[in-house]
Amino acid sequence: MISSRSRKMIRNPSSRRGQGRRYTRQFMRHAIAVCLLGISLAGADASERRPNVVLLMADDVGYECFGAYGSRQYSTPRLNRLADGGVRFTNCYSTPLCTPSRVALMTGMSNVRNYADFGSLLPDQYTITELFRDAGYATAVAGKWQLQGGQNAPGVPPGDGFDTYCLWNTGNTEGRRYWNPSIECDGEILEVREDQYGPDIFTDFLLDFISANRDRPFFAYYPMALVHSPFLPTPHSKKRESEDEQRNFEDMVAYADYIAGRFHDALEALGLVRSTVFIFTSDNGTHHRIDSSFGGTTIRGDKGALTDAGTHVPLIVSAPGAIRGGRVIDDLIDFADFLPTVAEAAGLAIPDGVALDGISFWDRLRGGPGNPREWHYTYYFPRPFAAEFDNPYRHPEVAYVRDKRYKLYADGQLFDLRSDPHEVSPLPPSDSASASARRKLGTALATMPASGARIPSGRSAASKGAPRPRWQ
Ligand SMILES: [Ca+2]
Repeated sequence: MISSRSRKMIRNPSSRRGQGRRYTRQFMRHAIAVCLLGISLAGADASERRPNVVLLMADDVGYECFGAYGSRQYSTPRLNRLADGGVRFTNCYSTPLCTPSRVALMTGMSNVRNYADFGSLLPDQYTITELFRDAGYATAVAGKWQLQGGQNAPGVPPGDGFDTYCLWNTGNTEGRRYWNPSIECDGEILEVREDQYGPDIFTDFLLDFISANRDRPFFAYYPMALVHSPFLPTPHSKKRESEDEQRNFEDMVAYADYIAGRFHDALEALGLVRSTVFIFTSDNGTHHRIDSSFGGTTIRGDKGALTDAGTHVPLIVSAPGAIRGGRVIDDLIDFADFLPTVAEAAGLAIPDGVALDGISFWDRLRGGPGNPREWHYTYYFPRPFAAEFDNPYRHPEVAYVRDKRYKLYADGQLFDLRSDPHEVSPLPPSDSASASARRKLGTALATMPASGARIPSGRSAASKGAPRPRWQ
């Protein structure tokens, strides 16, 4: 069973239930029933064409680092403008770490059902890539992959399912991500110069893809390399030799903003702004060496932890042909929600037999009543085969359910996030003010599996010599 947020490990493999629902790619290709739902982008230039989707996901940066959310420390003018003309969500929560968030985004499912190991996405999962590919979209991915297979589990090859890819962190490209980067594009390792900057290469690649596919619907997925450590100067940094991590990090956030602006400019030049759904988010909170002034206080990044500072991320959606801008929505948003949301935006049906945890928020974007979440669930066990769990990136198995105010862990600890955002003092079970929240969240928690999916060790050659799982 899922134990607690403590460092204690409790494991009972026989208690598994409700584990991953697996579907082969072959089955999905035959079973997929793509249908238009009659949703077209509103506006004078609306046409029969389905909308494009551009999804940017920054790496390791919380909501506190963006002007649109109130930061005055960071310079993010382009994202501010996109938020002004679009919709800004104030309660979007990722998992605390890279791979778990990527798996949830790609599959529309909670990690409790299909998370295998760090660096891995199981090849038999239905993915957002297949959604678009099987609907005839042109598809591309650039940036950071990290889904090719972990120590103990097989994963999908670089860019699998996409028409074209340009990626770092593919197994063949474990070198640098920024200057003089190690990058693989469609099976070829790029030859780069020392003065070439990885984020520029990824951005140019996707903008070329968009331009080449301007006349057909496309899905461009950009899991960005920025703004993860190492914290290095960018091409726009005044001091190109700076070793000031905090300063460099601020420059990196500004550069991620500049990249978002490049996408908007390119779409505008191609006349595609109104026919494109543009999404910007981040895969987890800010690194713990970074401090950010926010709302009269200082937020220290808490990547890898389950706190708000590890999981509260920005979410900005701009789609001027379809949604009215200038709005702020405080709905709870889960990373499993992206797949059904873009599917509905594009008028694509989820194939029969695919059961998602995600809930589309497209109707909410359109101004409708939608189906806002009553609660958000997170399962976190990033390195299940690790030999020890004494740091945030090798963490014990934990699950929680939260609403906008309270968070209930599987071990029964309940926190009032409004008064205790750092989760220092669990509320006593006798606390009457939180009794209804405890009941509501407890009921929600009971709807999820009691334990995560277990991917047996030894499934891949790479697992030889790996430490035995603790639960065996
Ligand atoms: Ca990350």
